[in-house]
Amino acid sequence: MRARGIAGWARAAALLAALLPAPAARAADQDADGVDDSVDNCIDLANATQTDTDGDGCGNACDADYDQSGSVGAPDWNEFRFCALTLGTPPCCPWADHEGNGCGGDGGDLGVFRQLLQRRVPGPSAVSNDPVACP
Ligand SMILES: [Ca+2]
Ligand SMILES: [Ca+2]
Ligand SMILES: [Ca+2]
Ligand SMILES: [Ca+2]
Repeated sequence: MRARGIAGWARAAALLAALLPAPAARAADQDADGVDDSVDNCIDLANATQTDTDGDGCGNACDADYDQSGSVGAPDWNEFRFCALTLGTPPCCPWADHEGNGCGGDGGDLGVFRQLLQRRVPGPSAVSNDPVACP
């Protein structure tokens, strides 16, 4: 009787497991910006808006490669400086709006630019559509 009871519980548990939906796989979102890593255009930098001014698949938050060379370097710095020095106060170059306040080339963007310069390569992005500009 007791063995039959245990078997009954085992059957009931198996039936319950079959009827309940599997727990949803928890979406990976390592930068916690609400955008799943599998579709995030800056996987490790928070950018909820996913703004990508140049349309290469790397979001502005992780893309300071303004000349689309595949790396962030002196030519990109020169473009940033041109923007910051010649386009008024506040300077507003959409492609250089890294922190997403709607104005590119400002002080906040300069801070992000320095970090992106150290990384050298734009991205990483899960949705790159240009293997050179967004490797
Ligand atoms: Ca992101
Ligand atoms: Ca981009
Ligand atoms: Ca570049
Ligand atoms: Ca900005």
